[in-house]
Amino acid sequence: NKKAVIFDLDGVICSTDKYHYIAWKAMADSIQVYFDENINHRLRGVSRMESLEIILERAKREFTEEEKIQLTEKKNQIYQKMLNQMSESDLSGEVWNTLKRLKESGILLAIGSSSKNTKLILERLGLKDFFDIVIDGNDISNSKPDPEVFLKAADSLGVPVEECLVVEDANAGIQAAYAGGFQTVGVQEAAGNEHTTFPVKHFDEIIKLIEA
Ligand code: B16
Ligand code: MG
Repeated sequence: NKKAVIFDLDGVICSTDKYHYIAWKAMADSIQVYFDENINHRLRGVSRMESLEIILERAKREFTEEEKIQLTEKKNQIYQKMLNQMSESDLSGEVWNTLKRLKESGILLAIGSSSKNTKLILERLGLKDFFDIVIDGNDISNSKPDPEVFLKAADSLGVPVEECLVVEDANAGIQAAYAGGFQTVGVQEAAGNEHTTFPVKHFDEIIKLIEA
């Protein structure tokens, strides 16, 4: 009896998480700060500036606010170059079929992402006008694990929290949804989170959960 599904973007709808890693790695290398895939896990779902702070935990010196802004801008430029190479072929058949099927069943669909690049990514994937509501990093003051992004999405949809399902790949995202009182579907690392309501291996399992 769910009326709406709120999807995270990076790592759920598309695999932009690998581009985030490449871009942060290039930024970290440029200031000789150690960075690897394990540290990258901690950046999933959290904002750009908070991600930088996590990377700078290993820096040998302090960085000024101005330098930090420059570093995030540099990372974002590298990241956007990769986003601009994306096309509709980067949307997997499984994701597209699931989204279509849910929409045909009359389920309201939203995006709840920490990313300020959400609009660009949706455009590249051919999903610009697909979702009923898109709430992203530009609309919120507290990023995941704060529940703000999902609460705003539910509110804009006009659907009570209990009738929404949140789909997440990141622990920070599951924490956010849990704090907001949402039931969740967890893919990838979020499938192992203790607060995930429905851990799944395959994205299209969402259809069965909704139609059950
Ligand atoms: P941007 P999501 C999040 O998106 C990413 O998981 C996270 O790694 C990133 O730092 C954050 O967006 C901000 O992204 O630099 O594009 O504004 O998973 O909430 O869709
Ligand atoms: Mg994510």
